[in-house]
Amino acid sequence: MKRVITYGTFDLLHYGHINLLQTAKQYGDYLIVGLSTDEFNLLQKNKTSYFSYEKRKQLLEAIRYVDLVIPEENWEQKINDVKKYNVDTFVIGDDWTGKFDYLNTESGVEVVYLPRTPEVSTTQIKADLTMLKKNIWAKIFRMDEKIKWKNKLKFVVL
Ligand code: C2G
Repeated sequence: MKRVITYGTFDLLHYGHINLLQTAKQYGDYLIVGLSTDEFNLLQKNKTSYFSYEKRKQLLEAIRYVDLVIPEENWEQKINDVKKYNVDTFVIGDDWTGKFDYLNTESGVEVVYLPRTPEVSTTQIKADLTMLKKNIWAKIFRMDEKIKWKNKLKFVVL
């Protein structure tokens, strides 16, 4: 059985994540995902996820390509994980190109960097939703102003 491992936060799960997981699974028969814990995100990756670790884990475990989800608690655990889980191939997006080559030199595991899905990201989703919320509030404010003016004009005409 060929075992593959990858790592990430996988917040606001989207089709870029699914593309990565689907392709990663093609490198073996068993896919392990090291899922960044909330503490690791906050303290070392400098990001907070919308969904908690437990919710993100639940989502990943529902994906047919994923066989096991383990916590990613620090940057250093990968070399131990690949040995502990007898991993053949480490896979991650090419935004990390070169960062994990040491796993091959130190443990012989194959290291594969896959092309990211360019047009989607959790950061962009969050930014778009924030903009949408601002636009909606601005429209509500403008409508409210219009109603106030109409009411004022009603009194003046009367
Ligand atoms: N990804 C992708 N295409 C996107 C967005 C993400 O292929 N449009 C990939 C990333 O390259 C990564 C995985 O999906 O391999 C998870 O993405 P993130 O949750 O952003 O993970 P990241 O913050 O890169 O954490 O120790 C490694 C880190 O935990 C990786």
